[in-house]
Amino acid sequence: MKNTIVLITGASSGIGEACAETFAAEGARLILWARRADKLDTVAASIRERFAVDCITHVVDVRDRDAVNKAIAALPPSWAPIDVLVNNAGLSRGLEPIHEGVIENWEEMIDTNVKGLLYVTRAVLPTMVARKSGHVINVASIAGMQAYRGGNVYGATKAAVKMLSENMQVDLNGTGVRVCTIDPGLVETEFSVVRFRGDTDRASTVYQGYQPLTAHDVADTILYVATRPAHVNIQNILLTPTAQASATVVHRT
Ligand code: 8X3
Repeated sequence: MKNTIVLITGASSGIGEACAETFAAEGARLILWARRADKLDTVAASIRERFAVDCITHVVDVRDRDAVNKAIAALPPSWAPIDVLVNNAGLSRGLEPIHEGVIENWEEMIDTNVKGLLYVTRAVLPTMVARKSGHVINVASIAGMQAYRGGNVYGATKAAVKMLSENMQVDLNGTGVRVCTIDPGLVETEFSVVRFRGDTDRASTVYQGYQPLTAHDVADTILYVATRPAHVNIQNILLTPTAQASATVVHRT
């Protein structure tokens, strides 16, 4: 990973922040994107101090196509050849059954998880294809493979990410660019606090009675994917806590 250029979206917390630390520890050069400038600055400052790697930040909401394109176009030449894109920015909102769903929540999830991921990918891929090298790692979810009550639109956005990854794989075949989907199960991050709009009590119950994955567990897996030899393409990894058998079967004590 030394001097490899890695762009991570949603880098100010959770899996994105853990990826930033994990790749920095391997000597990568980081381009970190997030919406929250203060959190992003804190993450970047901490990374520069602890790992002494080059790290640049952009305050970008991936839903904003112009901002995405401008941030990529403005990269200095030495940062333009992105080697690894970690499409991590994403969120869930709400757990209502479909007939009580909140349309604004649906729009936010679709705009971020699907359209935002597409905007970033579309902006980055041409340079990878031109260089016949690059790696796109899309963070999807077990929710995109298996239904659970209230998962509806969130699950559908992650199923879209999964099928988009498979189609990218096909379109990019022969270019040397690799694509992988990571499907985490239950990971304790801000995920549920965001889903429940700040209700930390409700969010914490999601992770009670068993040992959930940490963001670093997922980041380690992403690093493993990114560090295989160029002829090896891991297309998909589903990882869950040992206590989680499926989206709905979790052994709690
Ligand atoms: C996160 C996993 O099961 O909470 O995407 O939806 S789950």
